[in-house]
Amino acid sequence: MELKGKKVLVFGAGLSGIGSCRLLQQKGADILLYDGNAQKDQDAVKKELGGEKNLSIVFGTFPEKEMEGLDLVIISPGVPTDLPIICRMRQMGIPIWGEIELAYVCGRGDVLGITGTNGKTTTTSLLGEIMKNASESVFVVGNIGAPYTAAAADTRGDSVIVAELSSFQLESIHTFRPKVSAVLNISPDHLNRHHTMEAYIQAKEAVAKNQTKEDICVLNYEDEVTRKMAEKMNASVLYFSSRHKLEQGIYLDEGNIIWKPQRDREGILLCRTEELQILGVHNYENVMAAAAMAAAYGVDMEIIRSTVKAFRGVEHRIEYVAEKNGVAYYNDSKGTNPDAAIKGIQAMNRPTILIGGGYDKKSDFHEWINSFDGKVRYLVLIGATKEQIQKEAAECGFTDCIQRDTFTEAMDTCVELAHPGDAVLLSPACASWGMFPNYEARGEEFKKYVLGL
Ligand code: UMA
Repeated sequence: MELKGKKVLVFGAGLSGIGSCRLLQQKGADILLYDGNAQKDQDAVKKELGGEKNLSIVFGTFPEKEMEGLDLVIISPGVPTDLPIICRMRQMGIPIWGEIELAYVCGRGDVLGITGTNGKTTTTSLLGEIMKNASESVFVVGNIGAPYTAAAADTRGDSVIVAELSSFQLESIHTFRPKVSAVLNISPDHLNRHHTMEAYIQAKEAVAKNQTKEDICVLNYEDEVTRKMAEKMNASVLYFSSRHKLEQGIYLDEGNIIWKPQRDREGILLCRTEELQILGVHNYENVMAAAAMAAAYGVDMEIIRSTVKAFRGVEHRIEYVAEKNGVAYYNDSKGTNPDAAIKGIQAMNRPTILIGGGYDKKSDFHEWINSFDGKVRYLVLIGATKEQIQKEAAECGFTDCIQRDTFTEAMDTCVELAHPGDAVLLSPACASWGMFPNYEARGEEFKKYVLGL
């Protein structure tokens, strides 16, 4: 679509909305930036966007009359696609694109796109590192906190775009087609937004919907949902497995990560898991996915090998912060759903005081509580889900719950309860919204408190 002179509504004025406006400004579109939050600072946004003409800003109530003559709507990932106003615009025949679609249409280069419930950020960061060691022009974008639209204008024909993609972002793609994609795993998450597990899976699966046989999709062989995705996919599928020796793909075999590009060829040793600096089977899976994507894209095995060995993991994901008075503090603020938080608790090797709770995504916490495995001495609960978690904990026979109103009170309680030799783990199984703008802010607050002890 030629965007010059087109009337485009940008819905949401967060990171994605600002990135979209900048890109549309360059394309000469006539922009209306709208955000439902009337408290948002218009002047700050205007300043950020350079107060250009062809840009009007409305915060608060949606200006219905502006729907007249709209050529296109760009929605931010956090804006539900079934919002009544969005449904009406769809019925009127106005194209609704996600921010990812806009960036893809305007940008150049090959996209390597990663989705899944957990491990996306680690895999994206690692693949980004590998690609930076292999190519000249590399952009790491998407759900990782850097909107694709902010990078699109700088991409070139030989660029590689490594993109972390959430289900929210994938719901509104149309032509977006990664050269190599990956679906790492699927477990219940964001059900308040997608309503059903089927809809959530469908959103994730969309990462490969425009791929053809020349493209590759990397899937987890050990996850029943992702394994089955191969059946209806057009892309060429490559599996990774932490439990089975595969005829083709990448797999873990007695501590060795083996890359087997073809059925009739010998496997190649990528590395031994003890050579890696990140721990846990879930991380070996992330390494395998990133390595398979890079290898499928044609990156030299030696570059992949040296990069995975040097990779130290990502912030806020089972991140060791400090030891204070004999207590080890771990920041797993990125444990924003029960499945991710199970990985957090599994990684602990000391009696643990666990901080849980937060925004209500309509999750079920039983499995998480059952994974405590005698390791959790106390569960200190915060946020909108604290009552529900305490109730579900009691149903699982775990009664050592303490509810606190603020994050600081929760931290004070952890310090009081922890003995030398214990761990304090922030791995809440919930998003941070309602108490913090994002999980990074929650993790930073945790680290600031710990380092101040
Ligand atoms: N808004 C409305 N109406 C609505 C909903 C939101 O006007 O119905 C407005 C809000 O008032 C706000 C703006 O939209 O001003 C926020 O948009 P957004 O929520 O899409 O946030 P962005 O700042 O654009 O950040 C988004 C992603 N956020 C979400 O998906 C919620 C970021 O992922 C991502 O890093 C960023 O784009 C860049 O690509 C964060 C996230 O929490 C990390 N993701 C979820 C997760 O990982 O679980 C999916």
